[in-house]
Amino acid sequence: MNTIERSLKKFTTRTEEFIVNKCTPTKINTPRRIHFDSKSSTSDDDDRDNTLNIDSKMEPLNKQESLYVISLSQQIRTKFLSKPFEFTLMVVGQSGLGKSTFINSLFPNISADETCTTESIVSCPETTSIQTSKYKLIENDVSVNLTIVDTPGFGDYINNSDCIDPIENFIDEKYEEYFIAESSIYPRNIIDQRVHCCLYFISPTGRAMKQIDINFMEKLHRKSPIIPLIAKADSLTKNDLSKFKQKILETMDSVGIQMYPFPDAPVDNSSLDQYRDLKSRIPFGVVGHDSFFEKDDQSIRCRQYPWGMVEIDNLDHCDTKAFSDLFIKHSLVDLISRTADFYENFRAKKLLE
Ligand SMILES: Nc1nc2c(ncn2[C@@H]2O[C@H](COP(=O)(O)OP(=O)(O)OP(=O)(O)O)[C@@H](O)[C@H]2O)c(=O)[nH]1
Ligand SMILES: [Mg+2]
Repeated sequence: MNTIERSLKKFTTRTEEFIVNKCTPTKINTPRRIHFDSKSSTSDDDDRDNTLNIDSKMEPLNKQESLYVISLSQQIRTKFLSKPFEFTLMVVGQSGLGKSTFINSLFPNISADETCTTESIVSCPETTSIQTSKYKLIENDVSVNLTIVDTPGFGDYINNSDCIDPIENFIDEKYEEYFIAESSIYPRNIIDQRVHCCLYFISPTGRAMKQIDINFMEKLHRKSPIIPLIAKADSLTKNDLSKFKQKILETMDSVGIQMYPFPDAPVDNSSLDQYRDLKSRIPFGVVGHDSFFEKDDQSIRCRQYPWGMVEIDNLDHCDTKAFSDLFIKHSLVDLISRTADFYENFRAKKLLE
């Protein structure tokens, strides 16, 4: 059997299983099997009775001929890549946790705040309003229109409960805009500006999660896929960080906050063990870089202290690289489709209003 015959056999077997499992009382018709070359069939001879030509008048395909369905994958790829991907990333958390700095580390060639520098010493002024910046990322034939939504930090007031409102409203407004565009005469030209992921920065207390973080995440996880990040992880020892991670997972579980579940397996051919190793670091303890140093002709991104430095791409120092690999290499498309699920809830409510 050649490869195509083998795949078809597998497909037919699965179809049979499906029919058997899903439809019970009715008479099961023998699944029709495309017959390639009757003379060449050897191991299939036993079940020849079950084998029907798709159309008895049709000439059987020669073994060497291709069905060309294989080209579908290329066609799908070309069609998908003909338009840029739209991706909107929002950063949320208390003030001064390094949100703006971290964005510069995640996408090294862009700056969350136009006044931040990305070349050498990174220093971001306080974010005082919701700032939206747009970037075009192009690599080979893939292009992404990236929108970064940098939000002002909260937690500086005695009552911070209202601080979440502008952030929630922003997410809803984007759903609303999408809803209106979708109901228009030409819905195919919609530019998707919905928030596809919300990075929530948790204060590195090392003890229990702050109530404000719990309250805010409880609200946000219903609106958009959220990924909690432990900010300024360099301020915690290895031991404290690992206990804090455990504590965060327990708290989120007990209050029912659902974070974005990263895909179970890598989408490329990276090793499953390595992928699982990266995932085992959730919730990621991240560090944003503020400078570079030269090592073996390479520029290493780091934070410098009087006692030494934290290399942000070194997995022994922090989880920044683990997060950026999982996020950018494996999750962007999945996040877009998860956002569609959140949007469906919004849309259903809207239609019932
Ligand atoms: N120790 C440590 N300090 C950091 C880290 N990232 C940023 N900082 C410092 O924290 C301060 C605040 O950084 P920003 O990136 O402006 O923080 P932010 O969360 O955007 O602040 P707001 O916009 O005010 O909410 C700056 O002095 C940064 O240098 C980090 O990973 N570790
Ligand atoms: Mg900021």
